[in-house]
Amino acid sequence: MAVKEYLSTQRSCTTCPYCGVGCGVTINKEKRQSTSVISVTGDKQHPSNFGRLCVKGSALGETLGEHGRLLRPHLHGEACDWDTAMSYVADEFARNIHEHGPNSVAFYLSGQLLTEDYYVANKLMKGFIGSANIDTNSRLCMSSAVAGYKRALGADAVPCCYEDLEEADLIVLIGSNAAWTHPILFQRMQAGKAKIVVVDPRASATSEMADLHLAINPGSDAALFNGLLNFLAQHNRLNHHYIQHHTQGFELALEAAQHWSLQQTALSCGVPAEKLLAFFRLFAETEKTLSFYSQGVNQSSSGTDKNNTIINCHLATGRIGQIGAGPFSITGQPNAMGGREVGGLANMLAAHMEFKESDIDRVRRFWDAPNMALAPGLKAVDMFHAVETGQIKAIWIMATNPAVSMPEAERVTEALRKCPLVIVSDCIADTDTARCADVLLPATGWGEKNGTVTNAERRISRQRTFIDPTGEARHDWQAICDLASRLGFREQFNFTHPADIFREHAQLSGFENNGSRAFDISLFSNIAQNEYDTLEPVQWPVNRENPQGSARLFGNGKFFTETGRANFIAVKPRTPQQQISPSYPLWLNSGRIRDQWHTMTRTGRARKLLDHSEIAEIQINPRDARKYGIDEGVLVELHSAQGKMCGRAVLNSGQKPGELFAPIHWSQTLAQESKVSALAGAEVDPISGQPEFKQVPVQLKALACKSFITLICPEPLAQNLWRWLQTHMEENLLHWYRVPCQNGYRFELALSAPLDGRQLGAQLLQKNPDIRWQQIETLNSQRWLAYSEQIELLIFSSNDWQTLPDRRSLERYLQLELLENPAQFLQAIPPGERIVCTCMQVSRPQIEKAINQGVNSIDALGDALGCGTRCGSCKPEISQLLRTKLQQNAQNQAVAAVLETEIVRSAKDLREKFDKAYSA
Ligand SMILES: Nc1nc2c(c(=O)[nH]1)N[C@H]1C(S)=C(S)[C@@H](COP(=O)(O)OP(=O)(O)OC[C@H]3O[C@@H](n4cnc5c(=O)[nH]c(N)nc54)[C@H](O)[C@@H]3O)O[C@H]1N2
Ligand SMILES: Nc1nc2c(c(=O)[nH]1)N[C@H]1C(S)=C(S)[C@@H](COP(=O)(O)OP(=O)(O)OC[C@H]3O[C@@H](n4cnc5c(=O)[nH]c(N)nc54)[C@H](O)[C@@H]3O)O[C@H]1N2
Ligand code: SF4
Ligand SMILES: [Mo]
Repeated sequence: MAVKEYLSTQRSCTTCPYCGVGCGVTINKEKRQSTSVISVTGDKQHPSNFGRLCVKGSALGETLGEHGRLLRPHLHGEACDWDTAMSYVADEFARNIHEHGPNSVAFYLSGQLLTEDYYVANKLMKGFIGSANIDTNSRLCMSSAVAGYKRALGADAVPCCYEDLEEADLIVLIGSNAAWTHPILFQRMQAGKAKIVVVDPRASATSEMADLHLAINPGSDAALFNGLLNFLAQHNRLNHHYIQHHTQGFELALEAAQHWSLQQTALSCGVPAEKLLAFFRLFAETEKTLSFYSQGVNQSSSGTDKNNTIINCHLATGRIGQIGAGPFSITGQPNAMGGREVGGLANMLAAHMEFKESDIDRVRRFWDAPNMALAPGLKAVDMFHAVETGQIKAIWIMATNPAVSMPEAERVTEALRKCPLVIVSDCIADTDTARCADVLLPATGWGEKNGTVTNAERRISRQRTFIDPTGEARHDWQAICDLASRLGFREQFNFTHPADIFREHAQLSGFENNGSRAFDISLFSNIAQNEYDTLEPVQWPVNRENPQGSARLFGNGKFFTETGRANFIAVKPRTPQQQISPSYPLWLNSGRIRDQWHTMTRTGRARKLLDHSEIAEIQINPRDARKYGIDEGVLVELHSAQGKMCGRAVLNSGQKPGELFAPIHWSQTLAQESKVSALAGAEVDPISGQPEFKQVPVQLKALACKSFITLICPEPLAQNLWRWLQTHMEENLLHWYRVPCQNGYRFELALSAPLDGRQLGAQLLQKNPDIRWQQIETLNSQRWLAYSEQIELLIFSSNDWQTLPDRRSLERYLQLELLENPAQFLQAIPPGERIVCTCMQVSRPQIEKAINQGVNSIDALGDALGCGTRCGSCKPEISQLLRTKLQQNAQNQAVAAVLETEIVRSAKDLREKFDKAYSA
């Protein structure tokens, strides 16, 4: 890895490329022997994280390096140079536009691009190609939040900031598992003084640490917040002055909410009326209330309405734009907000402008654009349907993996396979989407890129270069400008540095703005390159009136609607579009796990991030498990009307009966049929176009596995194994997954009939004549070692996967020298242990043992074992273990009764309650 000179001695500051928290990261370069090693730490000065990083951010250093990277452009599977690839792309784009019109081509982009990449792509498509067929994975993520804000506030502008998390007295997390998905913000909430209420159908790491958890029925959020609005009105808790002077449409919204009595709401949400009342009272009484909401609200066919029912309650109480109060939609991706600023979605123009005549004209004049798009383009789901029908003939996919993440993922994959021209820009060589590409373009990755991102609180931060590009990788904005230039628009895309693009973006934000558009960073209209390079994190708007940026918006009660008043929206709650039925009797919910990022192309490279969970785990209530004959740990299969997915059953009483949860992270490159989005349907919100990922009706059954095989092999042999897997898919192979480890891979196979592991090994190694074998039989399993000068293959086979040894520790053997007696490799292997604390490598049995020995708080466990002392992401799980163990250990019924009725805030609090109950 070539490290830039300026880093040779010191540190550099950049931004984490994962979630929307946007943590500042300090890069440290150390010389170890002759090589330089990069380590990352939290940037103490960055106002998002003040030095903290979560487990994913902490492991960023391990995701760097050449391994697995896409190093060169490819055309129809053959490596080629950039010129060859780009002239093919340009010719085909030009031909299609000429023969079939501009709407025959499309860009599908991502909230993980930098603002500068995004800006030029949007400019090229909407101003020069003349189509608005440019959409992004933010459609799957933020589009209902955007639509909700625009309807209510007249602008896509987040009113709140992170400081509010510390200032609030009540935080309501709705459809957010922030403890895992925005970990540093969750830590900031916990450091604050607010009571925490979680609204989520299932128990999560977040609800574990909450004061109150409302486990509502799937998709019933709009009923809940209509009920709240009605309660506020009935109990005289409205801010009449605010409603009268700063809003409109209140009467209709209230009329729609009046049907939602406490009893009716409790019934619809499936929550006891007392619990609901407790929440309503808290909300009514607490002035500094912050609502913090995410995908449990957005990913719904009525997501925009749900957003508005939440915003309604804030408008009705005047709690918006105030310190510690407001409706805070939290962005998921590092630059989802930047994408919104440049108009990266098909239904908006650049710099918060719309497809209305005056805006189109303004942007046309500013860009000097010859072919302005005059109408919105296709939103993601429609875009891929147009690829399927052949209406779109060329699509450029950049920094997203739609073959995994789109609803009806298999249908999307098929559509891409059939599409005449699919261009994929990625930094990783093998992804599900890259497998469908005609042209593959290597993109620079984190550490190589240079530009800006905007986090969830509107804060613009710099991502800075600290290593040279890998292979022939180029910046995404360069690839787009190259296409623009080849299409004849060299002059308007003649950017030589991201600062040039940022400057133009800033100019457009201020162009004929005069306070009419929320997004305004006109203070940077003439920013010099060195000022750009040293730009400090700042929250927009940043203009002459707000030169230091703006923490909060709308504090003055003025909004960006035509009248300047905020809109109440009358909402009639709708249930999910697909409903459970005798064929598909269970609700499938999906989302994120703690240690992985999306389709794992990057986090999957840091081995330790797979310790927490290495296979897609399906969370099932024990009652459902009994009903469907499923034991803990068995492989199961889910079917929906759209598709199929496999995973391992985890029995979890925090999951309500009738509801399952599956992670979104696994793809075909890592595991067979483990893509949860293959199950999701194409039902979308009518306003935002966001798909209904969170409520999918499915059926569940166990896979009839008769035999299990683990194979651990160095990299070259893994290729043979791949080939074997491809040809045996159809036979008795029920499921496989692989774990990338140091120097090789571990494969886990499940089969419908016993398979002789030794025979499989011999087949794989047949080209290697010098192989010697060692074998051990135990009661339930066979173990083989194939070796020559080194270990070539380790095989473990059993008819009961629980008896397989700890495979994680076995991976280390690939790095060891051969022993005098190689059979020793096969003996005395401890059983598998789940790692709870990834940073400090502390396992669940270790923690349980310590609890049994009397260690009784998260802090004390940290002192004893180190768990939870680094990034802190595992604390909710430690708390849960503590609670379960302490509950198990409790003899006293009275104590159990206290636990039933009282809210437990933390393990310490729990202990205190225990002590009180015991002494009573
Ligand atoms: N570790 C990790 N963190 C991430 C990411 C990642 O991949 N990994 N991705 C980032 C991205 S892009 C995003 S968008 C965010 C997403 O962040 P979150 O929205 O917090 O994450 P999810 O796990 O998708 O879903 C949140 C919760 O919604 C709940 N939910 C499901 N249905 C309903 C419902 O009907 N009502 C309510 N109230 N809740 C419901 C789920 O049970 C789940 O616990 O995370 C970001 N952070
Ligand atoms: N069932 C279900 N499906 C979901 C969700 C859900 O909750 N449930 N959530 C949805 C949401 S909120 C989201 S955000 C999506 C996320 O889904 P995707 O966006 O499809 O997932 P990623 O793995 O983040 O894909 C990013 C790709 O870009 C590559 N990449 C990274 N950096 C760069 C770069 O700088 N340039 C280029 N050119 N490539 C780069 C990565 O290697 C990776 O292949 O999934 C959605 N799908
Ligand atoms: S919370 Fe974690 S993933 Fe999100 S930006 Fe911070 S370090 Fe990165
Ligand atoms: Mo997202």
